[in-house]
Amino acid sequence: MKAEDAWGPRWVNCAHPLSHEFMRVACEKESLVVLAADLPTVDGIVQLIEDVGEFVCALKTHVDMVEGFNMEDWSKVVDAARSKGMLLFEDRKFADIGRVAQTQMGGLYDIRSWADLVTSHSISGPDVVDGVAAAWDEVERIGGILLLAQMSSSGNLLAEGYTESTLEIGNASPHVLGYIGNGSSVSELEGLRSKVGEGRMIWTPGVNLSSEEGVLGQRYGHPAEAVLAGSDAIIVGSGIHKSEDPFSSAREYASASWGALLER
Ligand code: S5P
Repeated sequence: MKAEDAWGPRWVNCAHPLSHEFMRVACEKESLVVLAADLPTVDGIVQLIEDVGEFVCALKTHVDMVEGFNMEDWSKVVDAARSKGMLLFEDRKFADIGRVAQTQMGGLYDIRSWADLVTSHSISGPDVVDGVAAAWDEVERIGGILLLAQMSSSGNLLAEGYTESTLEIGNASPHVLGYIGNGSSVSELEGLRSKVGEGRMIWTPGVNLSSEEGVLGQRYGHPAEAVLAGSDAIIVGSGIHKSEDPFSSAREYASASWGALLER
């Protein structure tokens, strides 16, 4: 299916080139799945990519979760993800002043050299976005930022006014590809979508096909409902990597999310 037909106004109105890259991959794989590969070893992540990569559009990592990290090993993850046609998305949740975020994009993990996308909080103000973007400039790479406008964890402090201020920061920057929204709440997501409009993406964690309460305050909603409420990508961790059959689970998340996009 042609991307503009599947995505409609989102394809036309999103300006960031990586949003189009994501939408194109989604159409190729018929899936809106972003895999949260929350595993502690490179071998485990590479195996997971091999197992479910055909259903996954972007690989979301927490690079500081990996035991005994070194860049040489990490390149196996990067190569595996690229060979399966995935975007690389480091969920770093930057939250410091601009200058520090810029340096944190380098350092041990050298996120700027391999990540296409990163998350950032907006708590420190707009300069964090410029700091992250400056780091990609240094290595002459294009990257996109997803700002946390909502969270899925219960009791989080991202109240409505905070969400609105976050959108002001994001809408003012060409580097902000979109927002993290709360996939566990249809009403919160619908509210977020109406404020965001068509020009930015909303990606949602807090989705699971089984509605059991997640551990440690994580909340879950149904992936199809999240997409119908305005989510453009479902971020799935446990639902896939904790499954007894990750391949079949990933396929189910892909078809639930893709079906909902076409319905939308
Ligand atoms: O509000 C949020 C934002 C994020 S990025 N809630 C989240 O759960 N996340 C991330 O999504 C979290 O860091 C984890 O990697 C993933 C959800 O994992 P799951 O196992 O609950 O599906």
